[in-house]
Amino acid sequence: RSRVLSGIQPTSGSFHLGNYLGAVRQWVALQETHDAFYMVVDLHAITVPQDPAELRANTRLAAAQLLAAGLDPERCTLFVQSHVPEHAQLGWVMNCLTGFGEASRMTQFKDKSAKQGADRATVGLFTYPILQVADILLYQADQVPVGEDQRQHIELTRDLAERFNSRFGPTFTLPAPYILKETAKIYDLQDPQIKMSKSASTPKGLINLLDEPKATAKKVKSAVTDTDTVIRFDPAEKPGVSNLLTIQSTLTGTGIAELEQRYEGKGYGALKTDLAEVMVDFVTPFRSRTQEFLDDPETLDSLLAKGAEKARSVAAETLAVTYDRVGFLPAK
Ligand code: AQP
Repeated sequence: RSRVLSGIQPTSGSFHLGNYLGAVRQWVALQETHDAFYMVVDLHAITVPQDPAELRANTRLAAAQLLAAGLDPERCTLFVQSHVPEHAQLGWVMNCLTGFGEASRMTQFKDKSAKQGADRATVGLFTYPILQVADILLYQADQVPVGEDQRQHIELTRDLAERFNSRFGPTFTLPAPYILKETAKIYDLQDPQIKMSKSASTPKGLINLLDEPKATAKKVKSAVTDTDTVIRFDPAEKPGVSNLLTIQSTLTGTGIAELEQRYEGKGYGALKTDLAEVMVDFVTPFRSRTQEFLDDPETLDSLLAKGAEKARSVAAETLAVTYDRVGFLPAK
């Protein structure tokens, strides 16, 4: 079985629709066909300031949402990143292999640090893609299911794996990004030129899966479209409408062409009303399943502990080989 690995940050509380359609939905499907490792990346979360109690609560909340979305600990390895110390350990080795200029070219850092003010951005935020390299290489992952915004980080992972392999001998698998074209980028409902994102979107443009279903329906109904009335999938000319079609198509399994036909001659109101209903039908059980997992934190924690144990057995092996190749003296 080929192996996949991916992670999600526990920072926003609720996952948003972009996280779900761009990443988590694929994770659920891939656990059936792949040897799948999924983690809540709390080490990445602290690249921006976090309240400790909130971080702890959000880490459980993220795990609960992953289970509610359909991850099954019998079918995949689900764990919390900080429970596996090898991530930070391999991260250091990878830091020492990365050029400063190379790290400076990561566009996510440029975007995020620009928002915070360059002086306030942490060194952790700067090196976060390199920790991500370690996350992936530790598990010798073949594929990494992510949204389009992560493509550059997977490229960096391949570059560093190749560099290590040629300098120290074959050690790491070169991973490929696994990005579904249709849902690679879900756009902000109010500004369909930008990706839906917890930090850049306005509340009206962002669909949080744990919001009140009524509020979600309202956001869908007030989504920005255009002055035309034709429902056609055309991301360049009609980004707002195309985004709504993508969301509806993915959540219902109906092809875009069929949707275009269904709404022929009807206005945007019809599409939005139907999509609002689809969204409500999706988030309502998602919310209650998430709550059920949260209501039993002991079971949740022990499930994560088992996941970490499984993850560690793989990670420790890769780290031991890496340390040996680098020339570290083994501890007796
Ligand atoms: N709009 C999106 N469309 C498709 N995929 C997306 N992802 C995020 N936004 C979209 C994917 O979600 C996964 C988890 O991402 P993360 O935990 O790293 O969160 P993030 O990328 O930091 O999420 P945001 O909302 O985009 O945060 P900010 O605003 O801080 O940048 C990833 O696979 C990501 O590709």
